[in-house]
Amino acid sequence: MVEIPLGTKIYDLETDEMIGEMINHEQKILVAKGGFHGLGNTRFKSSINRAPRKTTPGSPGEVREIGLEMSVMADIGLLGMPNAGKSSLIRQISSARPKVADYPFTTLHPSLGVVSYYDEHIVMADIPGLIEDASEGVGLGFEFLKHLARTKALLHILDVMPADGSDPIDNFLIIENELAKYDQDLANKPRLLAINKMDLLPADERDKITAKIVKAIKYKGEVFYISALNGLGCKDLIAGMFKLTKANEEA
Ligand SMILES: Nc1nc2c(ncn2[C@@H]2O[C@H](COP(=O)(O)OP(=O)(O)OP(=O)(O)O)[C@@H](O)[C@H]2O)c(=O)[nH]1
Ligand SMILES: [Mg+2]
Repeated sequence: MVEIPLGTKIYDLETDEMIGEMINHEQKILVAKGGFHGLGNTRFKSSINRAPRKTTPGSPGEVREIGLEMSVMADIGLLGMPNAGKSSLIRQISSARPKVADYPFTTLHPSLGVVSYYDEHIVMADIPGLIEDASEGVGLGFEFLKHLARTKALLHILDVMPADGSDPIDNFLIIENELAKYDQDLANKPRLLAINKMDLLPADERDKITAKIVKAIKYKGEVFYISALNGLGCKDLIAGMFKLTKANEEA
């Protein structure tokens, strides 16, 4: 028996067929049948032969080469450019403590955070930032996009004032485009948009700047205006995330 983490898919390496997927705690999946045990001499004992010499050998077990692929199991997956503030948001709204720094590709591995709202919890996945052509393997993104496959919804974090001087409108479209190129099912997942780093904008310009962005990207869903640094708007965002994941559960 081999213990594997939740979220692991098991493949037959020869046929590429999926054998099973570990989605429940303590689930058991049979990947290769053991052989039949041999019979020892006591099995052949009888009234006329009290010390039989006969035994039968066991048969060999099935041999199979398998591949294991793990993807994180989360309700909501974070999407966004490097430095957008994904890990900062997880730190702000959950007790997880992923590393945050002012350079791109701080996050190198997916990690999870549990977000609570009244008595309920949802799990959020932080993945490394995506860049243009991530779906073709540029940057770190590609390997991690698959981790979003099992999420119920995606939360796109958009930096309103990127330190590299890039345009938030372009950045939004690049990420959405990479997602669609990578996997249409992923691109069709329910989406939330959080425009982050609102604290960097002068209060009297916030509405004007964000309205321009939302209009240019033709975003139809609900938009949250947040600061992952000081918590601004994060309560509303949490409520929005619960509303979305619950609505999907009931559907
Ligand atoms: N002013 C301000 N800075 C922020 C905010 N959110 C994040 N930052 C800063 O932006 C930088 C990047 O934040 P991270 O949380 O590491 O960004 P990330 O999206 O996880 O980045 P990668 O893991 O590299 O993809 C850090 O210097 C943060 O302190 C915010 O709301 N306001
Ligand atoms: Mg990060």
